[in-house]
Amino acid sequence: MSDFKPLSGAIIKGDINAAVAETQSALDTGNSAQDILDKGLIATMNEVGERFSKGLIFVPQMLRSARAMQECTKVLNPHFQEGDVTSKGKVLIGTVKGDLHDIGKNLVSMMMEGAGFTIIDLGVDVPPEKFVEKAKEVEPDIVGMSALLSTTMPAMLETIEALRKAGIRDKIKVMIGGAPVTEKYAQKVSADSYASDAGSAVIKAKKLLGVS
Ligand code: B1M
Repeated sequence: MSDFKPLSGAIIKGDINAAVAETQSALDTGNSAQDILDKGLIATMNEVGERFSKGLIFVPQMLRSARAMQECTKVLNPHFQEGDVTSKGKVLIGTVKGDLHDIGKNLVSMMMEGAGFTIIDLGVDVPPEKFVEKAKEVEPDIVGMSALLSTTMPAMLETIEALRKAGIRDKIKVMIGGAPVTEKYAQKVSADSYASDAGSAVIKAKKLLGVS
């Protein structure tokens, strides 16, 4: 088993080519995609966040690391596919208003798609009215929201309220997640579900819809 140091170093440097090559090499040497994701990619992004908090790196470096990580997840993506399955349900997902972080949301989307859900991704900085408009159009089973900033978490409540005002809140399940989000916060804003990571988002989505 690798220690993922070369992969981690490449992501920290923001060297996309080296990071992608290290991801492929980690797969080739027998590491599971899940281990590479958890112990390689996500652990490194946590370290990037800590370096940012300590003032050792700044937004441009953080962005370069994020780009490198996104490319690595594309290499892992095929390894999370569960094969040909009929859709388990439709998930409308986005990062809430004011928030540009999308790596976590993209991972959740990727794992859910791999597990057989149909994903409609609204991208980042999605205002409540956009969630409502698209939800009316595509009639999803689940609306998923991601927030990475404590300052953008209130947009989750705003969106849930907008869904309620539009008369569609009771027809859909709402799942929320993101680093500052907690189970307690999910209960406070009356979301139907909270997931701490992409793997549990899949398990909880299946539970919400009663599918296996
Ligand atoms: Co920003 N940023 N950032 N950032 N960034 C954080 C979040 C921060 C914690 C860094 C720090 O200070 N230590 C901090 C937030 C502090 C806070 O509010 N509590 C922060 C800050 C302050 C900022 C800016 C304000 C910096 C500035 O400009 N001065 C700025 C804000 C921009 C904005 O959004 N308006 C900013 C900008 C950026 C970049 C653009 C440079 C870049 C994002 C690039 C991108 O996403 N395309 C960036 C990055 C990369 C980070 C860190 C380092 C990494 C985030 C990440 O991708 N993690 C982050 C530090 C950290 O989180 N440790 C930080 C990896 C990802 C796989 O994890 O997103 O948590 P995560 O997703 C997980 C779970 O949370 C969960 O599953 C995922 C997979 O397991 N999950 C869900 C996520 N969504 C879910 C939805 C679900 C269910 C589960 O259901 C629907």
